[in-house]
Formats: sequence, C-alpha cells, structure tokens
Amino acid sequence: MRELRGALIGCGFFARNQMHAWAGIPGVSIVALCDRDAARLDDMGESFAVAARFTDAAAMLREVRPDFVDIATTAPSHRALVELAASLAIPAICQKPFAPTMDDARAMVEACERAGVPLMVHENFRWQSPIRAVRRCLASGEIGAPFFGRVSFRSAYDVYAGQPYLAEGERFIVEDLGIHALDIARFLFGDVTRITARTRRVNPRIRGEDVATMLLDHEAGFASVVDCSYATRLETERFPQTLIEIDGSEGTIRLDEGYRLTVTGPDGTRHEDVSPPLLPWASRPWHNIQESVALIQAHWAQALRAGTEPDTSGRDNLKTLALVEAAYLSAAAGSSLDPREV
Ligand code: NAD
Ligand code: 89Y
Repeated sequence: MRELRGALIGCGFFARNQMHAWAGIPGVSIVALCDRDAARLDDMGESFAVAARFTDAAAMLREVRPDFVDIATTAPSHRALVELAASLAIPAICQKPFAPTMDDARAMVEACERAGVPLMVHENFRWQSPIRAVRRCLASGEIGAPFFGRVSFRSAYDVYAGQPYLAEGERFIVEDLGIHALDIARFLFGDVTRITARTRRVNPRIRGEDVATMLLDHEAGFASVVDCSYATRLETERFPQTLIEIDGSEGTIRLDEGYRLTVTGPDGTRHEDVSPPLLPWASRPWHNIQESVALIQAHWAQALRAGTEPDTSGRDNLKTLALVEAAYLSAAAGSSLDPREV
C-alpha cells in the first residue's frame, strides 16, 4: 500500500475532526500544517504532533510537496487554494461549500482537470452510516419504485457558538447545511431538473436565513422535499440528524429520530437501529458527522491510490452547488428554476 503524505490548510473548528480521522487511516499521515493564524496553527501542531508548520500555504506546498492537500478553510479562500494546488500538481480535498459562486467552482474544477489533478469536495453527509443504510435499502428494491422523498434537518442547536461566522453571512442555512441535505437528495433520488425554494429568517440575531423549504423535481420522474431549519425547538434536540422519508410502490422507508430505520415492504415491517458508532476521538452529538469524516477521508485515500474519481469529486459537486445557487435565486424571485441553467 502506497504511503500518502498529506498537508492540511486551515486549523480551525472543524479541521480537528479531519486530523483525528487522518490519524485513524492506515498508510496516511499529515506531515505539515498551515494556518495564517499562528496560535491556531501551533495549537493544532501540538495536539497532533506535527512539527512542520506554515502560515503561508504556497510556501508549505512548495517546500513539502505532499501527496495531497486537505483544504479545511471557509469558502472565500477555496478558489485560490485549489488553484494553487493545481498549479503544483497536488491532489486536493476542499471543504464545503465548494465556492462562493458557480463561476469560482467551475474555474476550480477546470484548473484541476487541466492539471490532471484529482479534486474531491469534503461533502461528507452522504457518507453518514444511517444515510448509507437508507440508500442500501432503497437500492435493494424492497420498497419498489420511489414516488416521494423527504430529506429533513430541523434543529435549534447553537451552531453559532462554534462557528460564529454562520451568524454573520448574508447567506446561511442553504449554503451551510441545506447543501448537505440537497446532496443527500441527489445521492438518494438522483439529479434534479427543477427546484422551488422558500426561505426566511426567524432568529433576529443572525443575518442570513435560518429556515428553507425546497421542492425538487428529479430526473427519475418524482419529486422530493428538502427542508431545513435552525429555528426549530423540539422536545428532543436532534442535531445533527437528517431524517428521511421515502414512499415507494411496494412500501416505505423511514429514518426517524434516534437513528431508527423502519422499512415496510410487501412482507411487513422491520426495525433497525442504524446509530453511527462513537469513534474513540468522537463526542456526542457530533459523532454522526465525525464518523462520516473518517469514511469520506478513507474513500479519498482509496481513490487516490487506485486512480479513480472520488464520489463527491469537484465535477460532481458542481451539481450540488448549483442547487444551492438555484435555491437562493428561486427564493429571491418567488419562482422555480432549472438548476442546470445557473
Ligand atoms: P474556522 O474559521 O474555524 O477555521 C478556518 C481556518 O482557516 C481559520 O483558522 C483561518 O485562519 C484559516 N484560514 C483561512 N484562510 C486561510 C488561508 N488562505 N491560509 C491559511 N489559513 C487560512 O472554520 P471552520 O468552522 O473550521 O469551517 C471550515 C470549513 O469547514 C467551512 O467551509 C465549513 O462550512 C466547513 N464545515 C464542514 C462541516 C462538515 O460536516 N463537512 C462541518 C463544519 C464546518
Ligand atoms: O457547518 C455545518 C456543517 O457542515 O455541518 C453542520 C454545521 O457544522 C453547522 O450547520
């Protein structure tokens, strides 16, 4: 097995999960770190015993020449960093949201394709084991042909405490969280021909929208609803669970609160606990997301070694990002539109 030497850019809130996950993947080591904030850089370097530390990404990549770079910064820096990696022929992982605009995202995909460099977006929610259990069940044909889907994420969890920038942007929930739910809808039900979205802000202390309700028409010929909210106070806080409903010609699938999977088919109903494992470094309630980080990163290592395209490649993610963009356009105009036209 080829040893892979990685470098990470962005030592902030979420990157810690990525570092823990790399440490658990055989044959992969993170050999250098970069953050323009020296205190954050040192903190991460000390936690994971990485001595090679840089405050400048270009200097790090030129000096270290890693086998890949893991870009864990927020969206405004993504294009410059991905293009930097492409210019040095270094395969890159880029956190979601892939880019602030479709033009940036397309330019990033083109830069990597021109350089012959693999590019994966860290779109990890579809790697959550409960979501994969739903997909396996759907693919088995047990519930027949789907005619309705719902992907739902409703919570009042204080995400602003760990990620204060989420309260400050003009855009919030569709770009930050809805992006994952939209990607799950693509993963389960296929690509989308039309989207209708309505958004609103409930929490007066934030700038962007914290509620979105979206209707998707899928190429497969049926519709799904994707709804998300960070203004939904429930008896039991569900963060960060995505709930799923699928109705098919022969039965139904439900992924309910507490990771309870219920499948009703021609032969009756079965229940399964599809709770994600609590990895040694993980903590509740984030363990669901944390496991998906470990799984997507293992997938990247495997794809890089095999020379295959990762599932959530930059090119694939253009379709998820187009849904985000189309959702904002739809909500602003009160209309519906074809995401392939944005
Ligand atoms: P953060 O602000 O805590 O950390 C980002 C770090 O990147 C900061 O320390 C900053 O100094 C550094 N940085 C920015 N530009 C840089 C540059 N050009 N060179 C070097 N360092 C630079 O952000 P975060 O909360 O960790 O989020 C990072 C990304 O992860 C966001 O895009 C967010 O949406 C995403 N995220 C993903 C998930 C998921 O499940 N996939 C969960 C949470 C956050
Ligand atoms: O940034 C978001 C993400 O990607 O998953 C959950 C989150 O941390 C807050 O909405």
